[in-house]
Amino acid sequence: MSDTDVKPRGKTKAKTQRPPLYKVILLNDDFTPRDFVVTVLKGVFRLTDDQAYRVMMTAHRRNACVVAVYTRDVAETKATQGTEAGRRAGYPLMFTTEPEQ
Ligand code: TYC
Repeated sequence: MSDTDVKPRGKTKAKTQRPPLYKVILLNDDFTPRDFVVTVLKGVFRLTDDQAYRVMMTAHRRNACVVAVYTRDVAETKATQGTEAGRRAGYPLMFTTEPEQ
């Protein structure tokens, strides 16, 4: 460093910004079998048997349930994969996403 170089003064700490998070929401319907919903929750969202059963029953009783929270791309991809799995099997199973807060 030459003696004319100027050192930065004051705070230069890099702030790591957290990405906005999105909820994936499971919607109830009258047609998709409970076991199928549980299978999709385990396969796409990696929930345990117990977690998947509880999420499915909460959606069944209250009409919707938050499955998990992810960054936007991951939330949208998983919601599409879950909805598509239902569609391929002939069920109206539906997952949506919404920003957290
Ligand atoms: N209500 C469906 C039934 O009685 C089961 C179900 C639960 C479907 C949750 C969708 O998100 C859902 N067969």
